[in-house]
Amino acid sequence: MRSWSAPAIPALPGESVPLRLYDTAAGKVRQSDPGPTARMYVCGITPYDATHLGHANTYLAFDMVGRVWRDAGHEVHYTQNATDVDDPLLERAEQTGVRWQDLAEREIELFRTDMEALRIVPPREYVGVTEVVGRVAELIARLAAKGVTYDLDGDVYFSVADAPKFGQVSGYSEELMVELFAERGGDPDRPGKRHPLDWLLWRAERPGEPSWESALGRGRPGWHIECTAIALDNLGPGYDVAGGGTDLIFPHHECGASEGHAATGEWPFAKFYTHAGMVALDGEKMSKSKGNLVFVSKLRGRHDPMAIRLVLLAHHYREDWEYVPDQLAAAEARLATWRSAAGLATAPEAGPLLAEVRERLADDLDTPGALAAVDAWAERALSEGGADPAAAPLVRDLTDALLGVAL
Ligand code: 5CA
Ligand code: ZN
Repeated sequence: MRSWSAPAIPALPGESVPLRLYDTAAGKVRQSDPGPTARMYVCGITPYDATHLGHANTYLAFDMVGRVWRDAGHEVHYTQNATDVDDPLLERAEQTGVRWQDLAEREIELFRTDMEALRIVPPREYVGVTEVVGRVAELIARLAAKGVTYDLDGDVYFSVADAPKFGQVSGYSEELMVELFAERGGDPDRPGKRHPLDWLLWRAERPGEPSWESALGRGRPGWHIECTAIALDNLGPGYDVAGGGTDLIFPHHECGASEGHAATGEWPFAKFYTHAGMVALDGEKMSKSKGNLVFVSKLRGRHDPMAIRLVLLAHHYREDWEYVPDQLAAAEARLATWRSAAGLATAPEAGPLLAEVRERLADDLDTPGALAAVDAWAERALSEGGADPAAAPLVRDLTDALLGVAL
């Protein structure tokens, strides 16, 4: 599918700092070690409702990963999917009387516009699952040939007993796994399954549901396998970062990692499994199914998208936090201060600020620390002035390149 247009990224002088990032599988912050081309896959939206602040928070976190890598001189090969056929999308289309294809297309287009407004660098490949059903089916056939799948009334399941690394991404207990599996699209109680945690790879055609012809017969892919197939086809195994929100740790990334392992023999399938915290509203996780949503598209009708970006950057990406409108007012005030300071003809030297922002971001994307550093420079510039005519242009370049905030 078409991706969205890329913002310009100014080049910065001086030395970058290599990124240290939290890896959920390791349970700690580790040094990232990409080759000349850093490879990242981030799970995309299920397009049945507009982009909310929670989604934006997740895509922003990985936008920051890409920005720090680019600053360090890496090419960034970034791939993202869109789950453009899945149960919740079909249900919403049915309820609202629109074709599921039209619903998906409309929401994906709105998502692109939201991402552009927030200056999120687009993926190189933006792949709708409906575009690659044949490739997903081929991967399932490969897994079947390895003997890790079984058939249940025409549906195909991955047998968790044949997943020796299962549990190593999340580190969750079996009890918690079964609970989350049921909550997040799994079917632990389906009669005939060998193990409650066996997961669906291929769903045979059902009356009234979309389906595709494939080597497995007519049907459609299960959820987790789509991301494994798209990551494998575009990035190859052993890619640097698999990303999403913490609600994707289990079962989605756990199952995907075992699929990738079974298909390629490589472990880990991704070097880092990295997850952004959940954004809540009124005490509950923002979610399409609950409907407690703050849409990016609504906010940007009344507010500068750069202020929306600053609301998100004010929280560390791994934090769970609750949105309240005061945060937007605070971000607008911050943006106005930064713009005033960055408009000065002369200001305090900005080289040390660049070094500090780089250091903060390299430390597991400490965006609150980076924002505090820019605040301190801006306050000094506005209260004490300074003599350096190159300072304000450098600050505009560094907030743009490293934070994605155009002043
Ligand atoms: N299509 C699948 C991934 S393959 C999916 O989870 N789609 S989604 O639309 O439900 O979510 C898209 C991304 O936003 C996921 O990475 C998810 O973890 C993240 N996300 C969803 N809700 C929130 C929230 N309230 N706060 C932060 N991130 C969220
Ligand atoms: Zn995914």
